[in-house]
Amino acid sequence: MSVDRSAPSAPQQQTNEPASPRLRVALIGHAFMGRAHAQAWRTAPHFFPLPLQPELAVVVGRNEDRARAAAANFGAAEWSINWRDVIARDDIDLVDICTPGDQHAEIAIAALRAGKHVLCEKPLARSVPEAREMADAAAIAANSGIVAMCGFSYRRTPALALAKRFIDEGRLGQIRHVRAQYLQDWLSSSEAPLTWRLDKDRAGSGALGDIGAHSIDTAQWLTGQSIDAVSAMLRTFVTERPVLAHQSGLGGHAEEGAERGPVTVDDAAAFTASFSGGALGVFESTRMAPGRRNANRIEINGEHGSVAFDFERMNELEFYDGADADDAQGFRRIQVTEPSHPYTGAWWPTGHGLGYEHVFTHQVVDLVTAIADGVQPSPSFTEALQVQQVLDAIERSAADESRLTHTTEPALTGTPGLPTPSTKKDPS
Ligand code: SOE
Repeated sequence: MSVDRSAPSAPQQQTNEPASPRLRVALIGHAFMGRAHAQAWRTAPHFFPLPLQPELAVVVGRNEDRARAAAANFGAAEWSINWRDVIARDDIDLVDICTPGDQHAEIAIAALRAGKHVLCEKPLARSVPEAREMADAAAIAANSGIVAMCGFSYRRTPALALAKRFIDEGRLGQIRHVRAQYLQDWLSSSEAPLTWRLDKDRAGSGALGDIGAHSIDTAQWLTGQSIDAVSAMLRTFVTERPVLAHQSGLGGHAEEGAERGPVTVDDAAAFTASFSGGALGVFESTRMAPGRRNANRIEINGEHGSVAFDFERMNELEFYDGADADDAQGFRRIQVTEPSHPYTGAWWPTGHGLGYEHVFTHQVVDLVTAIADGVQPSPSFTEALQVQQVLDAIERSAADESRLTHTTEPALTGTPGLPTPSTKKDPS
């Protein structure tokens, strides 16, 4: 079979005129995640044929000068320092929450009550009660056709979506092992300053919620199994850090000789997990692994085969297929840039890889498509609440000398009031 690998396969927009109804977006928060989301809202309609035309209408921040500058940078017509005013507007359809975790619940619940669709960064909340309130508000809003999604963006990495396809097709057979590590190094130095991600009141937890939550979501989504019980250890290696003078990127700068303040979250988490379908999981999350910049890795072993992925090589998926001839067995490295692979056909000729920002663009594509189709996108707030329950069980286990600890409630999928994502098409 010959495949045209020379050109993108998705139809391209021919004009700048909106071809379909608009979806006006208010972006709340404009730092690292806000920039990633803004880029995605701008780019998605230029590469994917969308049923609604997203328009980044307003950027909201806490400081006038910075909000104005961000709006100008992102190409948004307006800026504001008052999210409540923005949510009250009739001409805003969707609220995209990219603030630190301590504002997620208040903004999301207000937006849902005002009849706006919501995209909220991960982890959904700082605690299970907060996440439950958000999921309840989403369930009520769903009765009026409003959707809410949590930004576990790595699901939209083409190589991971391909791994999901292989697992769903049964090519690995019964899943037995999940081995997930998320390793970063930006907190390795004990002189790295105190940012909001190190403050329990603002972030909820440390490496656990910031990056471990991604691993939990990815593992459950890939396997289709939920985590029932965990045994965990948490560790804070650097208990005091210099007070932040100026934030930039994930970290920032402290003045020479700055006073030190307490780190109130974990630096690292390690846990084993038992999955509902019988799989055994081993997880590790840290922001203190020198040299590992963003090594979001997962390996899954089934009865007949395995997949392995590392975000530092995000365009590749390793696949071992036990059905291969004896003399050809071994892991193969699939370059996930073919037109037949999830999402990639809309981008570049084969072999011309994608980057971090593309997963956010795919997130927008899936969200906008779900809104137009009237289905609840995944991960819903209910699914994100279940991830929060796993995070909570990990913290309880660690506080109790790693005792095997059950997640509090059975896993739920979907949100009442709307069809579930099982009706959603494969994102190829
Ligand atoms: C920081 O560790 C961080 O930015 C996370 O918050 C993101 O979710 C992840 O994508 C990259 O790392």
